[in-house]
Amino acid sequence: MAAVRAELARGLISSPARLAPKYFYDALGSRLFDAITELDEYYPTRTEAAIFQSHAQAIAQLVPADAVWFDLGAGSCAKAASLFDAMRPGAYVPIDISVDYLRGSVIALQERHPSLPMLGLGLDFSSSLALPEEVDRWLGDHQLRLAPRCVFYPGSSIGNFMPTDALQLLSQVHGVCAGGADGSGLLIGVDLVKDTAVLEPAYDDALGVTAAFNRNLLRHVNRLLGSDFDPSKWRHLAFFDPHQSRIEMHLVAEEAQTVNWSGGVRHFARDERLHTENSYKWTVAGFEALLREAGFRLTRCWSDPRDWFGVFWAQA
Ligand code: AVJ
Repeated sequence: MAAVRAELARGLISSPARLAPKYFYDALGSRLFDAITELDEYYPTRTEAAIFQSHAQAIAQLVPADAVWFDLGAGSCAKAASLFDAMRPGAYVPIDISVDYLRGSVIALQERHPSLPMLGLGLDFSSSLALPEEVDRWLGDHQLRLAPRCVFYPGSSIGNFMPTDALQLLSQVHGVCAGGADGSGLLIGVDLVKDTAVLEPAYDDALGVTAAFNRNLLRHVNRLLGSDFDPSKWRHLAFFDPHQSRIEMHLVAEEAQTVNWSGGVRHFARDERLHTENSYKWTVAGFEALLREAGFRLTRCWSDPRDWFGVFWAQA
């Protein structure tokens, strides 16, 4: 797509060069991310799952039953599906940038939940969450226009957004929730600030899976843009910046090199960086303030015994 190529080229010719983290997730990148979630060092996925497990009853008391669930970045739909028994959704609307992958997930899930209405949407909500008109029509067809809504955004994907962009996205999410019945809200997982000695290995693991995940971005960009990145000439760099409260991931040029694509070229000096990801870490108080600024009136947070990860319910 021309817009994708334009966005990629714009980032590459910027100084410092940057690529958006949403491009990590081609077929191999999604598998590498799944592998990351199994690493000892990468605590967020299993910590969040444990919070949902231990607090399922308390969460289910706030999330209205029969709500229409909007699952942002649904992928395999596995996280939402694991909550269906406890949360009793009335309909399921998974949204993901990768339509092809989502289609397969929805078909498989529909077989296990034949009477739950489902509508899969291929949508890149990273710059704006505008639901297509199709959604309103579909909700109407199923008598769900006035049903309560639950926007589900697990996994601390919100961490990829700078605070100002996170506020904008959460304000749009608030708009989606406010379109439903009273009691509608957002159920979101957020990684919390903690010791650098815990944070950094989570993004620079001993097996080098995260390094492969980071470098794989170049293979994906080569296919999308027709560029000629040589992944073997780039090394993985990840560190926590406590002032901005974020993990930064970069690729560092091992030697001077020129990258070409149709209509563009970028020279990289040796040791020059290509910024590939920010992963912001929030405090409970900081994230609750953000939710209120986005328009949510009531917030609740559940966390693990070490306070490493937070699951927030924010009522519109
Ligand atoms: C999917 C954005 C939550 O920031 O922890 C994992 C992505 N990057 N290891 C994160 C990621 C490197 C992940 N999120």
